[in-house]
Amino acid sequence: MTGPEIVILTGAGVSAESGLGTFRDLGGLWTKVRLEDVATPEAFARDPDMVLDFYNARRANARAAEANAAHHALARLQAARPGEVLIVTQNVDDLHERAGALAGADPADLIHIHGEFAKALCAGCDHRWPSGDAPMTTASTCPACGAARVRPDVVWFGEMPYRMEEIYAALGQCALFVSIGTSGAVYPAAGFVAEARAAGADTLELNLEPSEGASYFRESRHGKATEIVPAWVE
Ligand code: BJW
Repeated sequence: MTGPEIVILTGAGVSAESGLGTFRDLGGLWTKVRLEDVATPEAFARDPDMVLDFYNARRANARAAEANAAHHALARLQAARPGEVLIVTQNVDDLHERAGALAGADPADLIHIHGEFAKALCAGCDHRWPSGDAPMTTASTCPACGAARVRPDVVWFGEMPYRMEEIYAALGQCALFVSIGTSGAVYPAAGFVAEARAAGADTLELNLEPSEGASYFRESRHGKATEIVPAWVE
């Protein structure tokens, strides 16, 4: 089977220097808001207005943000080696796409495992569509079934992350697995390094500090993503 030679897992640390907050750092989102109140299907069922407000604000921030040197370096790597460098991002922003479009990377080489702000999802019939710029409200309706159960197309705790079969297939045959800007606290993504290593891949971590899974990596480099990612790519 042929597949990507390099699989790159990215997390909130890659977008931190674009001004988008991380989750678990000091001052991170989950130190300000209880994740049980905003990032579970139960929270949405209990208080959809609060959950939609939380995501509308973050979606607006993400729209105003710009890709940074780390996104651009990864996009250049992908553009130079089409089909060989798969980015699996946990981020729901579109900064990899925007950098990729500038560099000429193939959008097929990017997977959003935790969904994306750019799409809306109907909690009634599972239909997905481009979310556009307007805030989502409890009065927004699904274009397919008409139900007023519109939510952001993001993966909450207890939900199944996207495209897992493709990702495990890629992890099982890649030569190199690189993890960038992620704390390694959330599964199944936190288990990808063990999966790739068991299949014989070399493993590299690029993060501000050693992550929870640091001991699984053969090599770790620490620093800001905008510095250590371009240095690794170039
Ligand atoms: C920088 C930097 C700079 C900063 N430069 N670096 C017990 C054991 C095992 C699992 C479970 C368990 N109990 C429950 C579970 C499952 C649960 C889970 O993992 N819970 C843990 C808390 C234990 N997982 C799930 O429920 C998932 N689904 C699932 O498991 O389904 C079943 C299944 C099993 C097996 C196979 C397949 C399926 C779903 C998880 C959904 C996560 N959703 C969120 C929200 C998305 C929408 C939104 O954005 O609001 O995803 S939570 C949040 O965490 C978000 C992120 O993608 C995710 C990961 O965070 P990330 O990116 O790592 O950010 P941080 O802040 O944690 O780390 C940033 C890092 O960057 C830090 O290390 C910094 O140092 C660094 N940094 N500045 C470089 N400038």
